[in-house]
Amino acid sequence: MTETLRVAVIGAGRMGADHIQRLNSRINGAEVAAVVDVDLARAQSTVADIPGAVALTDAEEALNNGDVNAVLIATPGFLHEDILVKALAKGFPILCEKPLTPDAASAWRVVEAEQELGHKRIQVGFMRRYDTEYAALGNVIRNRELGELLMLHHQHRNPDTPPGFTNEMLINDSVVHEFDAVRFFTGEEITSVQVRLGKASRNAPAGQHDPQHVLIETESGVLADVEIFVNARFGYEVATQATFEEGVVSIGGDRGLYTRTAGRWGGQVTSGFEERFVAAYDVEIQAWVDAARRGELGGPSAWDGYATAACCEAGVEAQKNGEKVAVKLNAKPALYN
Ligand code: ISE
Repeated sequence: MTETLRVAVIGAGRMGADHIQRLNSRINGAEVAAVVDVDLARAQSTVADIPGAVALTDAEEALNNGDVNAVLIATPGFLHEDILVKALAKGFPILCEKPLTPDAASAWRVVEAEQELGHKRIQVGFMRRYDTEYAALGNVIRNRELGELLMLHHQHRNPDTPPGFTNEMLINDSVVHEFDAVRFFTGEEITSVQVRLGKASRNAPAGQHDPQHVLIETESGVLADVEIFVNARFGYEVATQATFEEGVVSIGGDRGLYTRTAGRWGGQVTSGFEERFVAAYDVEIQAWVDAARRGELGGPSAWDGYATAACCEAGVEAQKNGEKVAVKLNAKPALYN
């Protein structure tokens, strides 16, 4: 094992603050060295209890700080490309929250920049791959324990959305996880995406049609459907049912205590993704740190970020025209094989 990772966290919003806390309290072999946010007061408040960490407003200043040797990017997606390219130039290990970038062309530029470097430095924050049930289902599929996988049925429900969450973000910010999950489960690329807009909830803010039904097809013809419902009110739920030749496997159901009292039975629904995927995020970040300290890079790659960006682009077009839209991908560079 080499030196401790001294991480610059870029973006101290909801996800950034969660990762800062995680790095500071639960992850071994890494420390927060700098926090960057356009809102200096917000950056300062997140480093208040972290000795030796500086609060800044400029990502480049953080990258040039001699005390920094790794980067975790948690800004909105449209800011990722610039920071990624600069962090790659430094040769730092990078954990970039999803999406890699908001569109396929910019994601491809990042892939090209990494290729020029000649080795992988970017891990994309698709944390579901680190969830124990996702990993277990992945093994059932790869080992063909129940024969061939035929279909996947996904439910992705959020209690509500922050202001400014556009109709496109149902695809780019939320269904991007299912694009990655389908690719992870099947080991195949996605060939087409179709989106159907049915009856809308009156709880959806202006400009959002919610829920939506997304139909995904892979190279071998596996069909995956997604109910994306981002104003579901009751809580946060992410679940998948996989249909095989010889059986059905469900993951992501309710967890925790099942209680009967006062004439009622039940448990608690998780309130948000930080809570639902806390263990997955911990494992994901620890795996990134451990690999980086060995001089390696594992997990979802820039190629996965690019391929899912291409799926999102097809998904947003499909939202508009209701057609089955083909996913266009460049040839996969050898670096990612
Ligand atoms: C959010 O950005 C996430 O990544 C969550 O995992 C997802 O459930 C949510 O829909 C997104 O907005």
